[in-house]
Amino acid sequence: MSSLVDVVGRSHVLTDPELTVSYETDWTGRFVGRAAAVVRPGSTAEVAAVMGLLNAAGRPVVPQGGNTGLVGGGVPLHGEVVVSLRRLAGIDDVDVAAGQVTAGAGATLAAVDAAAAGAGLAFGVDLAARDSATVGGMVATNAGGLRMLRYGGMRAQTAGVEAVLADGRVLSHLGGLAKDNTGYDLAGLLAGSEGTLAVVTRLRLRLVPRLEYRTTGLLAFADADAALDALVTLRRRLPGALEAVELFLADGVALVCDHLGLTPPFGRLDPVYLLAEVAGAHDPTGELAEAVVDGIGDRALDGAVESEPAGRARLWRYREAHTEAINAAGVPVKLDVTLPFGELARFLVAVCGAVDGAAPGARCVLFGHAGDGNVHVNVLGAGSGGRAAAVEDAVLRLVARLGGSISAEHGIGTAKRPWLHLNRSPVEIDAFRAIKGALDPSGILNPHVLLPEIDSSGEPVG
Ligand code: 2HG
Ligand code: ZN
Repeated sequence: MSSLVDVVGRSHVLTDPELTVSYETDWTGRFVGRAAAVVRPGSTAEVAAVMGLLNAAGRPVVPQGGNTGLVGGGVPLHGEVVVSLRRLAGIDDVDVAAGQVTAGAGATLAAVDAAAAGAGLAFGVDLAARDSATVGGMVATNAGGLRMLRYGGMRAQTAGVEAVLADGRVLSHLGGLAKDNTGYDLAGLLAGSEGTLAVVTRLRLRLVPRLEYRTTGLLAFADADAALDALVTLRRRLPGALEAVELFLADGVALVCDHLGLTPPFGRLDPVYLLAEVAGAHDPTGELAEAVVDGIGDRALDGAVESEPAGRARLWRYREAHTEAINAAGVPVKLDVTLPFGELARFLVAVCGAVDGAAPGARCVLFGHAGDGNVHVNVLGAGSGGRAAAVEDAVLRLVARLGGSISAEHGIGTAKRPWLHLNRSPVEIDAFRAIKGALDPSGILNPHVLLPEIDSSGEPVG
């Protein structure tokens, strides 16, 4: 480690377990490892030097941002060296003419959005972990979040990237030109690569207009069919204004209310809730109210509309506090899946039966970004080992049978590697391995993530 100290300074090579522990456990507490060391470079040049040394020594590396990932992709489960990018948090002046900003990988989502706000702009992706999640990690996992419906995910926001290859060479394409057909889209390739191809160090990010008016509506329904019908109506009637349509159920609201000491919306627990947000340069409240009253009417059991920040935050709290309320109740098995819209209602009804079949008595909490067909399946009381794996297997096979994706926005990480084949053909996985081999020939970058494990003869394990 002495040469790493020469590069980043003694205080940025951590080996004391008391100092490394927060880098070794994921946010849920489900994935816990032990790092050979945690290295915290402070510049791209330092990342390059660190990678050069680790590559020469053949030391496996886990790149890490804000450590808010949920699939075990950013923690050292096999004694890897963690390279933390958090010190690369600088943000350049916003380029107002281009509507873009260049930011270090370690800048938090909240910091990038605040910088954009200073120029009257906004960042298009938003998610509950905004104060800790870093834009580098968000690109590496191609995070989606709450406004995916309107602006797309992180890949869509990424106009350019700077990254350090496994051997320490720096790849940089940060110009952010609107039109640039000069070969492979490396920024697009690194988005969603989960630290397996290169270490992202800086990003050229697209910004969107900061919309002055924002209104949130919460609707309650008797069942998933009625709620999903309403979702179609909202999408059809509010094409220019709709930013988010989130779904959650009575069980999740009960957990949130217990955890935060809140009263449920409308004073009781209803089976299904939709939370919709609209935003515009003009007040969209009337448009939302009209879509609800004329388009949805008494298919909803109840509804509330809020335009003031405090009222909107009160409604969002029921949705955004799901993750922390679930964590407070135990260590969950987390699955994050997308269904074709036509299968969403069927999935919402069938999935908890599948969970119960695999782990009788486990508690199934469903919520997510209904506007994207994305459901977060959280299972409490599934334990670990075989029982947890049986739950994962049952849910992911159900998803695949219905034509969905086993990872909507959290990535494959270590958690879902054994099931990648449900969505990706042998030819696709071979192409993935060829790309990995070209960019990281010694295989040191996050070697236990994304690609299915293979044995010494090259056959998939399991
Ligand atoms: C969200 O949508 C995040 O809040 C976390 O993607 C989902 O906790 C989860 O399962
Ligand atoms: Zn989500």
